[in-house]
Amino acid sequence: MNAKFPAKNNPIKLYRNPISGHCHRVELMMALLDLPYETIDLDMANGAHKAPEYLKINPFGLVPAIDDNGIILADSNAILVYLEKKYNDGYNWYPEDPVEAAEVQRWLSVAAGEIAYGPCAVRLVKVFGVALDYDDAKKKTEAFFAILEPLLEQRQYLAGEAITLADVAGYSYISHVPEGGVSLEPYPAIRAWLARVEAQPRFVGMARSPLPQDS
Ligand SMILES: N[C@@H](CCC(=O)N[C@@H](CS)C(=O)NCC(=O)O)C(=O)O
Repeated sequence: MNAKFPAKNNPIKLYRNPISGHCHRVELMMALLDLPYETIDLDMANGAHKAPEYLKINPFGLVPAIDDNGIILADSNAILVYLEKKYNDGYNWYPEDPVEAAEVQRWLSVAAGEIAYGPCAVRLVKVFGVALDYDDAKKKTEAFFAILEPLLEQRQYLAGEAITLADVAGYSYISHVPEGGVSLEPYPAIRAWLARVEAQPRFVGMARSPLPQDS
């Protein structure tokens, strides 16, 4: 095991909601890197993420955040970069090559953009009852999948032929999009990519939420 890894009795703390895709992408990265971690589920229905103790951890009042033995970080994609830089297991999750690194970064931006406004947003409406424009989010999801499907017919992973941080950032909300009322049935290349991510050693999934009745 990598000598820099936190000791098993000093695991990285992940502050999360167990059915948040933003939180799941962090957990997935820690699992893939075989890091010791513990999850701390915030009672978000009762505002635990806006309580003064948590705002000291993330002043934005959002999950996820981590506490890695005193190093406190928030924002899922920032945490992915930190974990990879600090605990790289010898595999190139975030390549050094400028073009390859830019391609991965592009997908981290897509995770915070197209994925947040599409697959994440439909699920926010259907699973969490958030008052967003569902039809708009569904249109954005389908427009995004219309780009993603042919791309994944051409390559194995989002940023090329090898798994990277791009796939870790993209996986959670896309795999759970049926919970937002969007079927993955018409997208065989996307489903094959999800299966490739799920086949990784130490892959860990996110708890499934019920499918909406009207989808
Ligand atoms: N840019 C942030 C977004 C995180 C985010 O939106 N978290 C949601 C849960 S999925 C949250 O904490 N929502 C609570 C709120 O909006 O008050 C990240 O990538 O970590």
